[in-house]
Amino acid sequence: MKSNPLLGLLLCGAAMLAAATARSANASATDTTPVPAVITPSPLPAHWQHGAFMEIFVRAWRDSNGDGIGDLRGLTLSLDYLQELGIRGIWLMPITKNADGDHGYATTDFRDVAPEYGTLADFDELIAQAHRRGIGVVMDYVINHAAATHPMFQSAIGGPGQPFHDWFVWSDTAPPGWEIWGQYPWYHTASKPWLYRGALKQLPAPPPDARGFYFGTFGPHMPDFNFANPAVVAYHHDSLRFWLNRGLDGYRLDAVPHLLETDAVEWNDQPQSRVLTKQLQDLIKGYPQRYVVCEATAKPQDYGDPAVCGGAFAFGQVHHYVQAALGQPESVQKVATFYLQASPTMATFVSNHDIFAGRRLWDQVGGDVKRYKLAAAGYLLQPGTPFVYYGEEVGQAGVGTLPGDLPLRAPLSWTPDARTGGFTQGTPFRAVAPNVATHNVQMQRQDPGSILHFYKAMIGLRNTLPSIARGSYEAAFAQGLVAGWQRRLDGEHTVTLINYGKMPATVTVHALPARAHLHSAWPQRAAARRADRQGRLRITLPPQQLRVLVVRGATMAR
Ligand SMILES: [Ca+2]
Ligand SMILES: [Ca+2]
Repeated sequence: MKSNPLLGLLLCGAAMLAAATARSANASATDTTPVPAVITPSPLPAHWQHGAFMEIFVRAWRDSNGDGIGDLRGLTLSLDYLQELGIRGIWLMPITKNADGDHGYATTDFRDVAPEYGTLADFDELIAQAHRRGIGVVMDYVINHAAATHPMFQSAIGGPGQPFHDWFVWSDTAPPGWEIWGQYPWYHTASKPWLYRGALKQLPAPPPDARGFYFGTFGPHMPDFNFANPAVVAYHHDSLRFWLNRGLDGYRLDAVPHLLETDAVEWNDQPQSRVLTKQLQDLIKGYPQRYVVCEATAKPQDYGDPAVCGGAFAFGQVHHYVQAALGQPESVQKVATFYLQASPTMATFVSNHDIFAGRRLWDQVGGDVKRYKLAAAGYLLQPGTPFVYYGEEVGQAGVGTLPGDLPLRAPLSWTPDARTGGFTQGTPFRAVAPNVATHNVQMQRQDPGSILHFYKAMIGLRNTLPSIARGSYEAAFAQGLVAGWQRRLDGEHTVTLINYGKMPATVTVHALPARAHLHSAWPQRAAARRADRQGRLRITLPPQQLRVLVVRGATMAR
């Protein structure tokens, strides 16, 4: 075949461009340049972090360019929707470059945006536009491990003396006695796990005389960093500052109890991991108005403590919000009493992106809208920071035909379109929710009785009554299937009562100011009430209804 000189030139140019792009990608992924803090004032209102957050899987939120994959520009274009809902914060699931091409927890570059999500410029624009609407943005930082394809690990497997070798955890021989969640966590590099995406259980066995095992808490595709190496700690501190300097409002820190392991027995939640976590919190909060929440599944309340992470998801407690709505009296009790002892820095939710935390709320309550609303009210009206999982606000169902976590991670249902759900002009990367025809943003916006309007109302109470967002938590009680509590802040005093039962229930609220007037904040048109001279209010609640009352102060005794 005769060569075409012009084509040759074009190919040569393309190859040079590709090489330059690859170089810059590699340079970024292995760039360990220190990042000094650049501290500027936060544009967010005080206490923004006690407003409701939306957990957003960018891949599934909104596609702006028709490639079927959600992206940062799609999110920026829909910030008005979040503002209208009253959302004060966004948690972005990982947006950094990654090896998995889906959830993003296998990082290949800690300082760049996944190309399918956009660019650093798109990130900057998202932050600017969110701030303009009083919305803060925090993002996942996956600190414990890298992807096995991360250039740092690919260098490290070259052996001792290679760049980044001592950034990971190695053993000459296979250490005995280890088991993490039913798996042996040491892997031999000869098994090349990066070649076995999706079939990790079929890794070849290492040769009998193999030497050179690495450690991976979450599997062979995600090797743990060596946090005993100060260079590793410094690198992550610099990477955290990289995003904070751009205006990021904080982090959701992934799997922090797994930072450092002691031995085959003492591998989970070691004291050194807590020390490292506190350092991360201090670094982040060295910037004004920043927020940190940790994923610590075993002992979340310990990590919620200001002496450790200063915020943590309330795993273990959170399913009681749903079980109460399903009519379980023990869970009604747990809803009422949790915040009598838990730190008001805990983060609550009713479902997230992980199936171990539960199915989508729609599926947990079997599509019962009354129960759905009660589950939502429980956590949206309590202390801490509530996290709505994207799509939850419209009653989006899980895609039951998909395996593992995937049923939870479908495109957001924007419209009733059966093929795209209005999420993309192209072909969505994953099937849309099975109830897209009825439970989508467009239709729920038009229906005043919808789940969306209910979420907006509950979040609105949190935004307009400061005691609900961050007041004291007192006089809590559970009686049968009714839970009640009172909140106070700066002279504001509110009472929340939820009847989870299918029968009317009459309860007596105690500890109110004598003869206090109580007007109804929810339902808005319900009659005002008055406490007796002992500060008691006897009140009958309709089935599966809640009331939020605001104390208007005691009248003078006669
Ligand atoms: Ca896209
Ligand atoms: Ca670790």
